[in-house]
Amino acid sequence: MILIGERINAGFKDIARAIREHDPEPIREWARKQAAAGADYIDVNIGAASKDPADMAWLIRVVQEAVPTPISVDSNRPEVLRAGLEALDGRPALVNSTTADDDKLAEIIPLAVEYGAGLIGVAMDQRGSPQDVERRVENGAKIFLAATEAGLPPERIFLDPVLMPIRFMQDQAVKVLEAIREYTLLSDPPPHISVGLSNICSKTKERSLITRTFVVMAMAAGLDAAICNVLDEELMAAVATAEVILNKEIYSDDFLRVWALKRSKGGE
Ligand code: THG
Repeated sequence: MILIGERINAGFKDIARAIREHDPEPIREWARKQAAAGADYIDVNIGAASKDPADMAWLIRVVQEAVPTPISVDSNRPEVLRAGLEALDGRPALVNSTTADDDKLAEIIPLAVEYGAGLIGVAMDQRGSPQDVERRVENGAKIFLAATEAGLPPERIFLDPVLMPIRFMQDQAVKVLEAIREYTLLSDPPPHISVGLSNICSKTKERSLITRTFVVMAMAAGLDAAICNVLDEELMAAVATAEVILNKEIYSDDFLRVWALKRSKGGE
Protein backbone atom coordinates (compact mmCIF):
# COMPACT_ATOMS: atom_id res chain seq x y z
CA MET A 1 0.00 0.00 0.00
CA ILE A 2 1.05 3.53 -0.74
CA LEU A 3 0.22 5.46 2.45
CA ILE A 4 -0.28 9.22 2.25
CA GLY A 5 -0.37 10.95 5.67
CA GLU A 6 -3.47 13.18 5.93
CA ARG A 7 -2.68 15.29 8.98
CA ILE A 8 -1.14 18.46 7.50
CA ASN A 9 -4.54 19.78 6.44
CA ALA A 10 -6.14 23.08 7.45
CA GLY A 11 -9.31 21.11 8.29
CA PHE A 12 -7.52 20.52 11.59
CA LYS A 13 -7.58 23.55 13.90
CA ASP A 14 -3.92 23.35 14.97
CA ILE A 15 -2.79 23.32 11.33
CA ALA A 16 -5.16 26.16 10.33
CA ARG A 17 -3.70 28.30 13.13
CA ALA A 18 -0.11 27.39 12.24
CA ILE A 19 -0.71 28.44 8.63
CA ARG A 20 -2.38 31.73 9.57
CA GLU A 21 0.44 32.63 12.00
CA HIS A 22 3.27 31.06 9.95
CA ASP A 23 4.24 28.98 13.00
CA PRO A 24 6.41 26.13 11.65
CA GLU A 25 6.60 23.99 14.81
CA PRO A 26 3.28 22.06 14.67
CA ILE A 27 3.87 21.43 10.94
CA ARG A 28 7.35 20.02 11.57
CA GLU A 29 6.03 17.85 14.37
CA TRP A 30 3.23 16.30 12.29
CA ALA A 31 5.62 15.80 9.37
CA ARG A 32 8.08 13.93 11.63
CA LYS A 33 5.38 11.85 13.33
CA GLN A 34 3.85 10.76 10.03
CA ALA A 35 7.25 10.00 8.47
CA ALA A 36 8.20 7.92 11.53
CA ALA A 37 4.89 6.03 11.25
CA GLY A 38 5.90 5.00 7.72
CA ALA A 39 4.07 7.45 5.44
CA ASP A 40 5.16 7.12 1.79
CA TYR A 41 3.91 10.66 1.10
CA ILE A 42 2.88 13.59 3.30
CA ASP A 43 -0.30 15.28 2.07
CA VAL A 44 -0.15 19.08 2.38
CA ASN A 45 -3.40 21.07 2.17
CA ILE A 46 -3.99 24.76 3.09
CA GLY A 47 -7.75 24.26 2.75
CA ALA A 48 -9.91 27.17 3.82
CA ALA A 49 -7.19 28.68 6.03
CA SER A 50 -5.72 30.54 3.05
CA LYS A 51 -6.19 31.16 -0.66
CA ASP A 52 -2.68 32.54 -1.03
CA PRO A 53 -0.39 30.34 -3.16
CA ALA A 54 2.58 31.74 -1.16
CA ASP A 55 1.20 30.03 1.98
CA MET A 56 1.29 26.65 0.19
CA ALA A 57 4.90 27.32 -0.84
CA TRP A 58 5.77 28.18 2.79
CA LEU A 59 4.06 25.03 4.08
CA ILE A 60 5.87 22.79 1.58
CA ARG A 61 9.24 24.31 2.53
CA VAL A 62 8.59 23.73 6.25
CA VAL A 63 7.69 20.06 5.63
CA GLN A 64 10.75 19.54 3.40
CA GLU A 65 13.10 20.94 6.04
CA ALA A 66 11.66 18.51 8.60
CA VAL A 67 11.58 15.22 6.65
CA PRO A 68 12.88 13.64 3.39
CA THR A 69 9.46 12.08 2.64
CA PRO A 70 7.82 12.64 -0.76
CA ILE A 71 4.94 15.15 -0.77
CA SER A 72 1.34 15.17 -2.02
CA VAL A 73 0.46 18.77 -2.93
CA ASP A 74 -3.29 18.95 -2.15
CA SER A 75 -5.50 21.76 -3.49
CA ASN A 76 -8.38 22.26 -5.89
CA ARG A 77 -6.83 25.55 -7.07
CA PRO A 78 -4.35 25.21 -9.95
CA GLU A 79 -2.40 28.32 -8.87
CA VAL A 80 -1.98 26.88 -5.36
CA LEU A 81 -0.85 23.53 -6.80
CA ARG A 82 1.70 25.29 -9.02
CA ALA A 83 3.12 27.31 -6.11
CA GLY A 84 3.50 24.13 -4.06
CA LEU A 85 5.17 22.23 -6.90
CA GLU A 86 7.50 25.15 -7.56
CA ALA A 87 8.66 25.03 -3.90
CA LEU A 88 9.66 21.34 -4.14
CA ASP A 89 13.36 20.49 -3.75
CA GLY A 90 13.33 17.73 -6.38
CA ARG A 91 11.91 14.91 -4.25
CA PRO A 92 9.06 12.78 -5.69
CA ALA A 93 5.61 14.36 -5.48
CA LEU A 94 1.93 13.92 -6.25
CA VAL A 95 -0.42 16.54 -7.68
CA ASN A 96 -3.63 16.14 -5.60
CA SER A 97 -5.86 16.61 -7.54
CA THR A 98 -7.67 17.11 -10.81
CA THR A 99 -11.35 16.37 -11.43
CA ALA A 100 -12.79 15.10 -14.72
CA ASP A 101 -13.77 18.63 -15.84
CA ASP A 102 -12.22 19.60 -19.17
CA ASP A 103 -10.82 22.89 -17.86
CA LYS A 104 -9.28 21.19 -14.79
CA LEU A 105 -7.76 18.41 -16.92
CA ALA A 106 -6.31 20.98 -19.33
CA GLU A 107 -4.74 22.97 -16.51
CA ILE A 108 -3.65 20.35 -13.98
CA ILE A 109 -2.38 17.41 -16.08
CA PRO A 110 0.37 19.63 -17.61
CA LEU A 111 1.47 20.54 -14.05
CA ALA A 112 2.12 16.85 -13.26
CA VAL A 113 3.98 16.48 -16.57
CA GLU A 114 6.04 19.68 -16.09
CA TYR A 115 7.08 18.85 -12.52
CA GLY A 116 7.61 15.11 -13.07
CA ALA A 117 4.97 14.31 -10.45
CA GLY A 118 2.28 11.66 -10.12
CA LEU A 119 -1.33 12.76 -10.50
CA ILE A 120 -4.40 11.98 -8.39
CA GLY A 121 -7.64 12.27 -10.38
CA VAL A 122 -10.86 12.34 -8.36
CA ALA A 123 -13.96 11.09 -10.18
CA MET A 124 -15.91 14.33 -9.65
CA ASP A 125 -17.16 16.67 -12.38
CA GLN A 126 -19.07 19.94 -12.77
CA ARG A 127 -22.18 18.15 -11.48
CA GLY A 128 -20.36 17.51 -8.19
CA SER A 129 -19.67 14.18 -6.48
CA PRO A 130 -20.70 10.98 -8.29
CA GLN A 131 -23.64 9.11 -6.75
CA ASP A 132 -23.40 5.88 -8.73
CA VAL A 133 -20.82 3.41 -10.08
CA GLU A 134 -21.29 4.49 -13.70
CA ARG A 135 -20.36 8.15 -13.12
CA ARG A 136 -17.33 7.07 -11.11
CA VAL A 137 -16.17 4.80 -13.91
CA GLU A 138 -16.94 7.34 -16.65
CA ASN A 139 -15.03 10.13 -14.87
CA GLY A 140 -12.16 7.87 -13.84
CA ALA A 141 -11.73 6.57 -17.38
CA LYS A 142 -11.86 10.11 -18.76
CA ILE A 143 -9.09 11.27 -16.41
CA PHE A 144 -7.02 8.14 -17.12
CA LEU A 145 -7.28 8.64 -20.88
CA ALA A 146 -6.40 12.36 -20.75
CA ALA A 147 -3.41 11.71 -18.45
CA THR A 148 -2.20 8.85 -20.64
CA GLU A 149 -2.45 10.99 -23.77
CA ALA A 150 -0.37 13.65 -22.03
CA GLY A 151 2.37 11.06 -21.54
CA LEU A 152 1.83 9.91 -17.94
CA PRO A 153 2.36 6.14 -17.51
CA PRO A 154 -0.20 4.20 -15.38
CA GLU A 155 2.33 4.10 -12.51
CA ARG A 156 2.03 7.90 -12.22
CA ILE A 157 -1.79 7.99 -12.31
CA PHE A 158 -3.90 7.56 -9.16
CA LEU A 159 -7.68 7.33 -9.57
CA ASP A 160 -9.91 8.31 -6.62
CA PRO A 161 -13.53 7.05 -6.79
CA VAL A 162 -14.69 9.58 -4.10
CA LEU A 163 -15.32 7.98 -0.71
CA MET A 164 -18.14 9.55 1.31
CA PRO A 165 -19.25 9.58 4.97
CA ILE A 166 -21.05 6.35 5.89
CA ARG A 167 -23.15 8.27 8.40
CA PHE A 168 -24.80 10.44 5.75
CA MET A 169 -24.50 8.40 2.54
CA GLN A 170 -24.57 4.78 3.56
CA ASP A 171 -25.29 3.45 0.06
CA GLN A 172 -22.12 4.97 -1.42
CA ALA A 173 -19.37 2.78 0.12
CA VAL A 174 -20.42 -0.34 -1.79
CA LYS A 175 -20.47 1.72 -5.00
CA VAL A 176 -16.90 2.85 -4.30
CA LEU A 177 -15.87 -0.82 -3.91
CA GLU A 178 -17.45 -1.64 -7.28
CA ALA A 179 -15.75 1.35 -8.97
CA ILE A 180 -12.37 0.20 -7.56
CA ARG A 181 -12.87 -3.21 -9.24
CA GLU A 182 -13.69 -1.45 -12.54
CA TYR A 183 -10.58 0.78 -12.30
CA THR A 184 -8.34 -2.30 -12.08
CA LEU A 185 -9.55 -3.27 -15.58
CA LEU A 186 -8.54 0.02 -17.25
CA SER A 187 -5.03 -1.10 -18.24
CA ASP A 188 -2.35 -3.69 -17.55
CA PRO A 189 -0.62 -2.71 -15.34
CA PRO A 190 -3.58 -0.75 -13.91
CA PRO A 191 -3.31 2.80 -12.53
CA HIS A 192 -2.97 3.22 -8.78
CA ILE A 193 -6.29 3.51 -6.95
CA SER A 194 -6.54 5.80 -3.92
CA VAL A 195 -9.20 7.14 -1.54
CA GLY A 196 -9.42 9.76 1.20
CA LEU A 197 -9.94 7.01 3.76
CA SER A 198 -11.05 9.15 6.72
CA ASN A 199 -13.95 10.53 4.68
CA ILE A 200 -15.90 7.34 5.46
CA CYS A 201 -15.83 7.69 9.26
CA SER A 202 -16.60 11.41 9.47
CA LYS A 203 -18.81 12.22 12.51
CA THR A 204 -19.08 8.56 13.54
CA LYS A 205 -18.35 7.04 16.97
CA GLU A 206 -16.31 4.10 15.68
CA ARG A 207 -13.86 5.96 13.45
CA SER A 208 -10.99 3.50 13.54
CA LEU A 209 -13.14 0.36 13.26
CA ILE A 210 -15.13 1.66 10.28
CA THR A 211 -11.99 2.87 8.55
CA ARG A 212 -9.98 -0.33 8.94
CA THR A 213 -12.89 -2.58 8.01
CA PHE A 214 -13.46 -0.58 4.82
CA VAL A 215 -9.78 -0.47 3.87
CA VAL A 216 -9.49 -4.25 4.03
CA MET A 217 -12.52 -4.67 1.78
CA ALA A 218 -11.22 -2.01 -0.60
CA MET A 219 -7.76 -3.62 -0.77
CA ALA A 220 -9.41 -6.91 -1.73
CA ALA A 221 -11.16 -4.98 -4.54
CA GLY A 222 -7.88 -3.45 -5.78
CA LEU A 223 -7.17 -0.34 -3.68
CA ASP A 224 -3.39 0.20 -3.43
CA ALA A 225 -3.12 3.72 -1.99
CA ALA A 226 -4.85 5.85 0.65
CA ILE A 227 -4.72 9.29 2.20
CA CYS A 228 -5.19 8.30 5.83
CA ASN A 229 -4.31 8.56 9.50
CA VAL A 230 -0.97 6.74 9.49
CA LEU A 231 -0.77 7.17 13.28
CA ASP A 232 -3.75 4.82 13.78
CA GLU A 233 -1.89 1.65 14.80
CA GLU A 234 -4.90 -0.63 14.41
CA LEU A 235 -5.47 0.71 10.91
CA MET A 236 -1.81 0.10 10.04
CA ALA A 237 -2.01 -3.45 11.46
CA ALA A 238 -5.11 -4.15 9.35
CA VAL A 239 -3.34 -2.88 6.21
CA ALA A 240 -0.27 -5.01 6.97
CA THR A 241 -2.43 -8.10 7.55
CA ALA A 242 -4.44 -7.55 4.37
CA GLU A 243 -1.18 -7.34 2.40
CA VAL A 244 -0.15 -10.74 3.78
CA ILE A 245 -3.56 -12.29 3.08
CA LEU A 246 -3.54 -10.87 -0.48
CA ASN A 247 -0.06 -12.47 -0.87
CA LYS A 248 1.66 -9.10 -1.43
CA GLU A 249 3.89 -9.54 1.62
CA ILE A 250 5.49 -12.75 2.88
CA TYR A 251 3.97 -14.31 6.00
CA SER A 252 6.14 -14.83 9.02
CA ASP A 253 5.15 -15.11 12.68
CA ASP A 254 6.66 -11.63 13.03
CA PHE A 255 4.93 -10.11 10.00
CA LEU A 256 3.68 -7.03 11.87
CA ARG A 257 7.16 -6.26 13.15
CA VAL A 258 8.72 -6.89 9.72
CA TRP A 259 6.17 -4.57 8.09
CA ALA A 260 6.83 -1.77 10.60
CA LEU A 261 10.60 -2.23 10.24
CA LYS A 262 10.45 -2.01 6.43
CA ARG A 263 8.33 1.15 6.68
CA SER A 264 10.63 2.84 9.20
CA LYS A 265 13.53 2.18 6.83
CA GLY A 266 11.62 3.78 3.98
CA GLY A 267 10.91 0.48 2.16
CA GLU A 268 7.77 -0.28 0.09
N1 THG B 1 -9.38 12.57 -2.07
C1 THG B 1 -8.24 13.22 -2.38
N2 THG B 1 -7.68 14.14 -1.56
C2 THG B 1 -8.29 14.46 -0.40
C3 THG B 1 -9.47 13.82 -0.02
C4 THG B 1 -10.02 12.85 -0.89
N3 THG B 1 -7.71 15.38 0.43
C5 THG B 1 -8.40 15.84 1.62
C6 THG B 1 -9.26 14.74 2.22
N4 THG B 1 -10.07 14.14 1.19
C7 THG B 1 -8.40 13.67 2.85
N5 THG B 1 -7.88 14.16 4.09
C8 THG B 1 -8.65 14.15 5.26
C9 THG B 1 -8.08 14.69 6.38
C10 THG B 1 -8.77 14.65 7.59
C11 THG B 1 -10.02 14.09 7.65
C12 THG B 1 -10.59 13.55 6.53
C13 THG B 1 -9.91 13.57 5.32
C14 THG B 1 -10.75 14.05 8.96
N6 THG B 1 -11.44 15.14 9.34
C15 THG B 1 -12.19 15.18 10.60
C16 THG B 1 -13.62 14.71 10.37
O1 THG B 1 -14.09 14.79 9.23
O2 THG B 1 -14.27 14.28 11.31
C17 THG B 1 -12.26 16.59 11.15
C18 THG B 1 -10.93 17.14 11.51
C19 THG B 1 -10.82 17.36 12.98
O3 THG B 1 -10.84 16.38 13.73
O4 THG B 1 -10.69 18.54 13.37
O5 THG B 1 -10.70 13.07 9.65
O6 THG B 1 -11.09 12.24 -0.63
N7 THG B 1 -7.63 12.90 -3.54
